[in-house]
Amino acid sequence: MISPFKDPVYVTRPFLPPLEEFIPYLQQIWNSKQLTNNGPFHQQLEQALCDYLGVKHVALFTNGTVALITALQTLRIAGEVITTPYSFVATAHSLLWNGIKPVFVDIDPVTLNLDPDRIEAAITPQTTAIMPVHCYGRPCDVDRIEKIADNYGLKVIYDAAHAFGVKCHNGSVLNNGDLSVLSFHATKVFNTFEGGAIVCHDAKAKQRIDHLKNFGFVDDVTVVAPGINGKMSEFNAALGLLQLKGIDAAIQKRQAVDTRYRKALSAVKGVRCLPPPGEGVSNYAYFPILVQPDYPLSRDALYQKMLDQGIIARRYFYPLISDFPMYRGMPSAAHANLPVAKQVAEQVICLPIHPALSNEQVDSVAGIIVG
Ligand code: T4K
Repeated sequence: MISPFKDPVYVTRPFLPPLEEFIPYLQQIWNSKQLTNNGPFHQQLEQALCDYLGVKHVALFTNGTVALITALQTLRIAGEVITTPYSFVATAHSLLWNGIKPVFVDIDPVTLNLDPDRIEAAITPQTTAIMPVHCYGRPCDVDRIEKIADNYGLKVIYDAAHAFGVKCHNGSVLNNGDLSVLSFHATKVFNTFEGGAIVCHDAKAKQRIDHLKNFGFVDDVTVVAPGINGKMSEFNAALGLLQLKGIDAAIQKRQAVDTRYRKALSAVKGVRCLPPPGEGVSNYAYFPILVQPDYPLSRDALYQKMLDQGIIARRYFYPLISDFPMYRGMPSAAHANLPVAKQVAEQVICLPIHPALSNEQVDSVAGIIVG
């Protein structure tokens, strides 16, 4: 079939400020010749993000994956870490990069986040931490996870790559756990082209993170840890400052898309939308649907039908992380251990959602699903 649109409709498109507004920032960088290493824009963005997100400390990074790897180093995590198989592969990869064994635990069928009822059974004497993901920016059950972590003396590092600006019953979702990690990748609600951050709650942790992301340097002759180069450049930090000015409007536009999809799809038999965000503040990062057996087409047939009409949706998160070759031999990766995640991964399609999506495009995507 011929697409009704000249250009493909992508699952996401980056939100960008007018180019001319970025030029003065570039001019400043050219004038100062400070390109990286904790320059003025880097410092300003860290403070601006603390204010916007309502958190105590933000340490900027070159991307979310290096931030995850560094977060694990910050807390000296080793042994086994409990995590979800239903995420982007970087979550578990950050564990392998630290020589840590991921232990996969199934997800909750409603929230699609790590199921707190199943965490305790996976704890062994080697377990040192839990790494849950606020999948699609929907908050985990942070209270129950905290209780389990406290009972067993475990650390909690949230992969909050999707959760920029999200608030739950107790304020910013990023204030839960020991550390939270954000991604500012091009495909995220808030982007700096590439980028990421660790959110932490005290100055001592912030200092250790700052050392670790700068090779372990404290001053020009003192190295206190085998650090990495995880620093964000002045270019990305300057862009972030400008992006922050438009973030509320961008999230509002996402919300309008979310509302329009919900209305259009509410009566479609065999298609399940996740419940609308409850209390708190959502960022409308993704719009997943679950294509169930009573829908006339299989998930993959619907996905292909969309592709044929120029709608580039994505099956986030299929395959499960635990099905990739470096994980599938692990006992916790067995399908019998992860029945909910397995089923959801086979049913999910993330529909296009971004601030520039027109009503016509949303209606066209929904129209294909309605049939
Ligand atoms: N933890 C979680 C839970 C994550 O979801 C991620 C990243 C991370 C950790 C790691 O954070 P980073 O190290 O990335 O900061 C994308 C992203 O590459 C990845 O950042 C993201 N999660 C994941 C969920 O999605 P792909 O392979 O689907 O991206 P790609 O290039 O196919 O882009 C999707 C669509 O977006 C394209 O069809 C068109 C559009 N697009 C993409 C890019 C890169 C643009 O319009 N412009 C662009 O520049 O992984």
